[in-house]
Amino acid sequence: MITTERNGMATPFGIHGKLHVEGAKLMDEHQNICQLKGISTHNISLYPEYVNEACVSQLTDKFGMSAFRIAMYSAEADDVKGYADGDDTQRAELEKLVIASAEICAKLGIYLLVDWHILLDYDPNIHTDMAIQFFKNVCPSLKKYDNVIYEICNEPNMDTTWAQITNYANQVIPSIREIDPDKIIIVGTPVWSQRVDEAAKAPLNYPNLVYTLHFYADTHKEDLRNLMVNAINDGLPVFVSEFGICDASGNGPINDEETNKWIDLMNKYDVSYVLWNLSNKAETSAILAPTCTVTTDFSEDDFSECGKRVAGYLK
Ligand code: IDC
Repeated sequence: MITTERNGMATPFGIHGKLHVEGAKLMDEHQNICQLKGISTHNISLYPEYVNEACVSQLTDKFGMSAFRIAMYSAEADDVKGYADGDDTQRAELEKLVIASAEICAKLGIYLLVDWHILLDYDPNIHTDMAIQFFKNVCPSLKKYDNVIYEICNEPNMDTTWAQITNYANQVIPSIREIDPDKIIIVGTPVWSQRVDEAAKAPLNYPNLVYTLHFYADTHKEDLRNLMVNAINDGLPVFVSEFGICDASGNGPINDEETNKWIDLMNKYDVSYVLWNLSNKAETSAILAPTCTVTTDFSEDDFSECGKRVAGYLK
């Protein structure tokens, strides 16, 4: 049901199959280390149009993407409501889109990260009930897709502590696992998913978890890289479910030098990584140019400066 061969080649899922975690490593079905590389959508309430098969298929074939992340904002941002503060109609549409994206990724044989994207709702506990409702509604449909990975809180921020994240995770993880018992779950960490050291000191007590580290190369440099390496050396499985090549606003200059340092380091430690973002918004991190008006069949001119670099990152 998940494609293992396309265009005469094994797909990422064909190579790796179902994933699990051992120590600090993401492992595949054949006991080999697995490193996923991919692209994240922007907010799918704002840019649902790119979640179509032809688009994801082109990105997979052109860039060699092995994972796609669907960023579903839990709360309002950019004047658009999220899952938790929107209405039932919007919630139903978002759930449909998430399930459709799993079908698309299954057809292409790539992995899908289903991201409960907290951001302005800085503490995941603000919307625990809605998070549980979301996962309870989609997990029965996603259960059969062994290429799916759940991400339960994009970036806790402000003063949210690891203890508070733990409190949330201890409610949401069991409600997912009750329906879908052993998929990988990605857990966010304090300070916009930077403080993996906090998680390393007190990891959660479930199998098959990985912990989030996010960086934006023009803002987060050597210090954060050291923090990542130390956490890994302490045994923490780290997953970079979002990174940007510009500054933390998602805009500003591209920093190639720092980006390359990050990419080299993530490759050295087999850390999976996913680039922000698939949209044509007029911001540096968008992989499509603002002049791009299509949602599939992109030509070279449709890619932004960031988009032109993607192939190099995902190699
Ligand atoms: C940014 C988008 C931007 C949008 C903003 C608020 O790039 O267009 O206006 O969100 O919705 C993150 C977040 C991610 C941010 C990104 C860049 O996970 O949602 O996207 N970023 O600011 N963490 C660090 C940086």
